[in-house]
Amino acid sequence: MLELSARPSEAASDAQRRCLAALERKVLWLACWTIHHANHIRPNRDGVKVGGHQASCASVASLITALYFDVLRPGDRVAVKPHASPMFHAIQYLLGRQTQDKLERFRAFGGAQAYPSRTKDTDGVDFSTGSVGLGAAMTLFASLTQDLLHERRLLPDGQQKGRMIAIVGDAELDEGNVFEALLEGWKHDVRNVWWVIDYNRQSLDRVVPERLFKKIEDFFSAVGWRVVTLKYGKLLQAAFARPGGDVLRQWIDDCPNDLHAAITFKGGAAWRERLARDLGHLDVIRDILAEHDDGALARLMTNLGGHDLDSVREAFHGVEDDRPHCFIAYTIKGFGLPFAGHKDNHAGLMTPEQMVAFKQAQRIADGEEWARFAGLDVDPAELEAFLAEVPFAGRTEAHVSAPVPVPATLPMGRQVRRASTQEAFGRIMGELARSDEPLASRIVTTSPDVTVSTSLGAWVSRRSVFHSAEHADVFKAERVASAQLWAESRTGQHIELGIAENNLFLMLAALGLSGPLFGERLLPVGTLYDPFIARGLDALTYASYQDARFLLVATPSGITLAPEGGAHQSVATPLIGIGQPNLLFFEPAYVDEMAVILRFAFEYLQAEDGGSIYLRLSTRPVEQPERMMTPELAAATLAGAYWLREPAPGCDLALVGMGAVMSEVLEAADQLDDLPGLGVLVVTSADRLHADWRAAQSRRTAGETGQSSIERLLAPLAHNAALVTVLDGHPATLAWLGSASGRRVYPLGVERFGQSGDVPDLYRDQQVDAAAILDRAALACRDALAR
Ligand SMILES: Cc1ncc(C[n+]2csc(CCOP(=O)(O)OP(=O)(O)O)c2C)c(N)n1
Ligand SMILES: [Mg+2]
Repeated sequence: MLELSARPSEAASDAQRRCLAALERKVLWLACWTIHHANHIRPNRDGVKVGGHQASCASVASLITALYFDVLRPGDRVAVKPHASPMFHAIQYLLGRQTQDKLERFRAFGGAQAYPSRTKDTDGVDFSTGSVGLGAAMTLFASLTQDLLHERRLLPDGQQKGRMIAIVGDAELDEGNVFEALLEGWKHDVRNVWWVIDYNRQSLDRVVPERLFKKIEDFFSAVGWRVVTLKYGKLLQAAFARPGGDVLRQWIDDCPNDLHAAITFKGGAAWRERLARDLGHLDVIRDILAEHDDGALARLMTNLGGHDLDSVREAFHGVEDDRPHCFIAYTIKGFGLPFAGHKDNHAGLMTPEQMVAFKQAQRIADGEEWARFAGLDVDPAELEAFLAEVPFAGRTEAHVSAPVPVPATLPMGRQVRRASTQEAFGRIMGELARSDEPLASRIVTTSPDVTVSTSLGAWVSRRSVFHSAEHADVFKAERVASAQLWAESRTGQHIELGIAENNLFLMLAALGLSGPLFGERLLPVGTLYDPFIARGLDALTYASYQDARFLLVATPSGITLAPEGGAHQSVATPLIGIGQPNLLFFEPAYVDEMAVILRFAFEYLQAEDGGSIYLRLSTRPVEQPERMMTPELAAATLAGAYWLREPAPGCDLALVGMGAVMSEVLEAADQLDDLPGLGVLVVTSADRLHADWRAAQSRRTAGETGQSSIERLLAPLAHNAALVTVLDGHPATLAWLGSASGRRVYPLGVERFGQSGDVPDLYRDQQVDAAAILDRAALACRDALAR
């Protein structure tokens, strides 16, 4: 561990330092004013608190100023801790990349977002943040993505690798996903990652205990990171250097975090009283107290490393290699503001009176609140000239990566009479691995230790595992028979992760932003067991929120993987599929649907108005229909449903099935031979049907005509017909089909956790077998007669 003192950097010219110090003040002012304006000046129509985090902004002022105005190069990418969003926007405003209008509408519709957002903000957010811990981990996976592009020679020759930097709140390190990511980074020998920790020793609720961070420091070192601690600024360094001054250092080192915070809040007089009481018998302390008035004493005692621009810049510029770096910068939450150090300051806002005083201290006149250089003691022309030379200001790229062509059909490999959708997926990926399609060269697969069991083995055997160190498959070399040939190579196209679903989704997020971040498109395919989506759900949301584009293949799913038991059986994931924005959900039943959907997926991932895709698959071998995949059938499959057995016009009943239970649906249909013309509808995407239904209503609201696809599909049925719907998942997935068409629905599905058993037992137990379908069909008929 390095501990840096505050020697003024020789390289830093005085002029540079003057400008940076002025900008640091201005950034904090603008951030505080932005929040104040949103809460106290802009009219509030609904009485809901607007909020913002002035204290979280203040603690990061020196760190973020040093980064953006001095250290960052155009190719660097940054995740800014969520609560420093106003600081980020203020910096972009000073650099001419953010408008006053957006700042005035901070946290208002169309204005600067509460937390940095790639998709909603317009001033160049690299990584969205908000859910703590994820932004930090994201930088690590972005760096791996950059390495992969580099090794595959997809980046321009000679282009320097960017540094992936996170400005992290210290309490973010309580999130387990951070450590999952660090371990994975170590395995992959990750490089070019910096985490700058705003160590203000406060979380939302409280001042955090001091012992914890020692452990965290050790952890970073254990996984190969260089830890640089910035503890004291130059004023305190000078005091420690006085004869006998070491005692002051010892006193502060021993001072509990909560006591330091409390005295900081109380101010200079409290520092005087405390030091006099504890150390007043020592000459050096008596001298220090005598030389400093209360204000100066408070400045001295809060002069921590993370608030000392010189120390901070020296630490950042001192990095000479690509080893991952963790900077632990001691700071004070609310530094320079009236609630500095107060344990409840997280969401604290300056009162209007406090703001008046703050504004006066900044020498800002009324009406000059948004003026970029008002109240600074540096000539505006000099500041303009300085800003024009800031290295980060040279960032001009707005990446648009060329589309990857998708062939008209995907190769399906050997056809068999009985097959599962998972097998079909594996076979198509295996065929793609063999092909020389440009598409195949841009696919990158990844999986958290379930590559083989989700049928990606054939792909990996051909396309290799990505690793910065080449490693032959020892089992192959030793002639041990195995279907899995896993060489590790710098040009590999599969990223093998340890079992951590958070990491999977962050890896997909980073790979899926490869185009906008690095200018070269990748088509990421991630596989996992369907129930474990829930384990990484927040990271999946994080990825979707930033509109990263990836294909998520979740298999096996539902109770259909029967003997594996309830802990592996998903119930509610289809509802996630419908409910998750930017993620389109399909659950195919047959192999030929798979090929159509996969092909579509690779286009949808790349489309301007596209998104990511979630495929929920099964390992159950099912009888395949004998048919041609006509263009009409392909279109219907992609639209979300088609009639496997056309209904007779005016029919009173139809069976609707999705995914692995289609065999049961057909079995029930066969037994309903007293109902001639009974229709059997296959739903391939409840998500698409639902979205289209809502869109059709919106169109009709706007005065247009036209039905939704589900209304059109069901139109041949009698207007008072009944539908029995069934899936291996929550029945609500399809229950809404009734409302969409004004018909009664009898929804079957899984509502309880599963258990071990075979498919017939479990389907019986959860009432999704043919008998249950027949029972519901009978009920539907009785109900019809009773009406
Ligand atoms: C996953 C998640 N849980 C809870 C929150 C609510 N929250 C916002 S900030 C915060 C504490 C942050 O403390 P720290 O990271 O130290 O930030 P700082 O002190 O710099 O404000 C919490 C619990 C959140 N944003 N994300
Ligand atoms: Mg904190």
